[in-house]
Amino acid sequence: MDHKKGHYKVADLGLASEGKRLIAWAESRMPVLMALQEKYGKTKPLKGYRIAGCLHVTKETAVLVKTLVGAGAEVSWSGCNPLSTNDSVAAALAAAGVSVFAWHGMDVKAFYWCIQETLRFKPNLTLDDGADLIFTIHNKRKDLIPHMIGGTEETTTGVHRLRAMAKAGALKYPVIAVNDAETKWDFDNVYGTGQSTLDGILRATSVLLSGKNVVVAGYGHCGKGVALRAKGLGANVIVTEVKPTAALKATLDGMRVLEMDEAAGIGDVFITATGVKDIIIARHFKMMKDGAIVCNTGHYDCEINLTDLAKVSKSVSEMRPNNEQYILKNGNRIYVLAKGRLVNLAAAEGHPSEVMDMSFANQFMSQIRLARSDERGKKLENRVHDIPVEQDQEIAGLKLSTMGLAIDTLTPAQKKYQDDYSAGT
Ligand code: 9W4
Repeated sequence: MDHKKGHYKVADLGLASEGKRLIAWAESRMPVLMALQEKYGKTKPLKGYRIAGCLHVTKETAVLVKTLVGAGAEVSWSGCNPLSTNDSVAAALAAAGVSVFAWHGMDVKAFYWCIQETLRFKPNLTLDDGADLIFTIHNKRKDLIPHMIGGTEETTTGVHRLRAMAKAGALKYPVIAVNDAETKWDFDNVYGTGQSTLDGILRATSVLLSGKNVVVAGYGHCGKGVALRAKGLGANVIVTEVKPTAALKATLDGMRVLEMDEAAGIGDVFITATGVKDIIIARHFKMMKDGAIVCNTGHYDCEINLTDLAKVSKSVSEMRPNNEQYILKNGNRIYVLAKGRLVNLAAAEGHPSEVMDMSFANQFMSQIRLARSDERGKKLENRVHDIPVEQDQEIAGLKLSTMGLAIDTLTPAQKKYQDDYSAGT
């Protein structure tokens, strides 16, 4: 079957009007992307370029897709996780004439079928979250490689794998590491994860956090975001760490630092944000207070050892959506949220649109950079490229101005003073 415009497979096209409303809501919260849409909708720098995208089909992603299309690109899209597609959004995209292949709850076979479908129109640019498109092209569609201008990658894991691929000489087209932009990872991790994690906990429990002992395992960017927000809601925040500098930062930020063995008996709510397995295990569950709530916001779902919990429990039952009650053999009740998976995604809506605004502005600008490299006949080298420092500042500056905030500018004399090494102190 040849590719034709608007070829798609979604769950139910009837959901399109709901999807349109969701997208309109996101648009009203994504001023940077909207400003870029306005600007590049006139000049159409992506005209003649074909972009295959593989990224969570959410209301925010739809705003990115519309921005790419508005700038002249032809686009074909699939989701990058079988559980992350919003069926209404997928329907709205399909109804708007976008080639989209995504539905919620698809199996692994369908997942790869969708990716293959997006490659039918022979893209020359890719936009990835997890690098599945790039891997598929390198392994199954080598015929496309000679036409590829480049790709962009959204996540830490994707960038990590692509760097390994480049090191081995196996990366056959250039990729821009969107993840490494400061306006992406810092804001995603601290403010996005911080708020959405508490949002997930509140949706799944509706507990009062004020006055509670909230234990945050890990004080990396995500843990810090979560700890700050929990503190803001009036919780007594306890942090557990293995890294001395991180523990020291937590202490100086006003958090109480304890070992998990001690925190286990004190906490009312436990949130793991470490990226390491077995943070909460059998002996901790046994020490916990009756009614303790346990959840995870780290990337992998092995931070809370649920096999251990089942072993020390006599029964499990669902209390409310994303909230399971375990009754321990000692009679205590422990509540596990979202089965120990990422609570901010499973029980809430992930990062707020305002945060995705900057991540996706980086994606958009990086696609433009690739298209320009092609126009100028200066294709980037086949390796992983950083986001230029100026792009970060430009996006942060745009965000500030859309928030109505102005900042100072150094005068030439101040700049000279700053760079002057002869003046001494
Ligand atoms: N979503 C996701 C993944 C797994 C998952 C079983 C029912 C990541 C980033 C963005 O991974 C994402 N498992 C679920 S729901 C669910 C959702 N289950 C497990 O029980 C529920 C994902 C990026 N992003 C935002 O954060 C906000 N807008 C975005 O585009 C989206 C989704």
